[in-house]
Amino acid sequence: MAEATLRETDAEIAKLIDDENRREHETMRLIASENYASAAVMAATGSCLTNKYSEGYAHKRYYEGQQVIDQVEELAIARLKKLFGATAAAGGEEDLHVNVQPYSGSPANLAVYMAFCKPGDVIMGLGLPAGGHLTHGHSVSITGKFFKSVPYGVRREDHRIDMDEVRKLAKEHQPKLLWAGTTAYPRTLDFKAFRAIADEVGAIFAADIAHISGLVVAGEHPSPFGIADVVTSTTHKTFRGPRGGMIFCKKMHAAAIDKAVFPGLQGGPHNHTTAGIAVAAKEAALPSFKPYAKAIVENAKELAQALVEKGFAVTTGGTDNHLMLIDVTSKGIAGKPAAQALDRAGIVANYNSVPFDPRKPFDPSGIRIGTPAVTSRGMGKSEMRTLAGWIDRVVSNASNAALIEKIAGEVRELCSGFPAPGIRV
Ligand code: DSN
Repeated sequence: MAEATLRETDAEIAKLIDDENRREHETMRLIASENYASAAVMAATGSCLTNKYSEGYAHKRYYEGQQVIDQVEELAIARLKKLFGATAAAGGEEDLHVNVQPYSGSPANLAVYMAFCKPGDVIMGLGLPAGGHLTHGHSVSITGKFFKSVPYGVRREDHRIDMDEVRKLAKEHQPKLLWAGTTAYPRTLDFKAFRAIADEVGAIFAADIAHISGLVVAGEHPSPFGIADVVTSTTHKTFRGPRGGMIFCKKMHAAAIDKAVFPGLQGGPHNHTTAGIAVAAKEAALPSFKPYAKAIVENAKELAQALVEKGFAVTTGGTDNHLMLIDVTSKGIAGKPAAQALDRAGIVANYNSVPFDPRKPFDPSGIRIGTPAVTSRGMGKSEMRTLAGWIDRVVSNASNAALIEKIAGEVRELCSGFPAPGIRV
């Protein structure tokens, strides 16, 4: 007898998944850290590989029955080495070790601390209010509680990372670990300058490329490979894989990183995710991936320019990557109500602090907008111009329910012409 389907077993969850498929189809996904994983990636993550425990690494496991899992993990590693090794300034694939077991970006970053630092050591990263990540030493994160965090920021005049300040702080505080990585920073990172500073003070240099790993693969952002000691990333943002994490390091650090991930921080790896990462790596090696990544950046530049023309205060005046940060207070509204009104119109972004924000993080001045997901749907510059018009009308008329409903209809109509990868309605 055929096994019961999800719909037969659990109609409520099946319906909620239908609802989410519809929501994802009918709305513009502008959250800079989100994307659409392909049907192939989702098939791998929804497979029987979820059933298997595999503590350890290929051919050195603590459970038997790894005939298939070892091959899955080795394939994912080989594909990632080739893909990212090809972007390296020096060393290439030969000097690259890859760990695909971190459950996501935060555990990947914790493994870096575990591999190289002891509690109380000084670490440096871009402060959260300036566009950094929680795990780069923010005070509420374990990384700000267990380590002495000395955050660097952006310049008040142009909101760009001030490498002179990074150098000055590094010389004064002698960090053990120096992070270059961002979650809300619209400009490129100068990995070579970070490397030089790390060398001056004898720090480990870690690049967190979670947001930009797809851009790095495609040459749309400078690569930290061959420059940083260790590179971490999530796998689901511009890289367009499943929710997961990965760590790359020079071979001399392989044992420290592997031990930190398992048994230091985690138990069994999520093998279904590893398979999804392998599929995403294969997709990112296709000829179509480079034009996709190029279009992400072109769309972001076009959208930022269109918003500037409509009088929005776009941080740094534009973008070099996939995202932009907009201070909406000049339009007479704060970030949170602006993001909520946009959501009602089917334009999904997140509210976000802007540099030197006088408002609190839960009610900040800005919104963050990214183009990876809409670019995955095949939208281009003309749709970005349309989008800028909608954003302007919604943000300027956030309490006009009739107008917002009308725009939501227009958004739905546009989206119906651009099916999202992996979404079934
Ligand atoms: N939550 C991710 C983001 O939105 O940027 C970072 O972890």
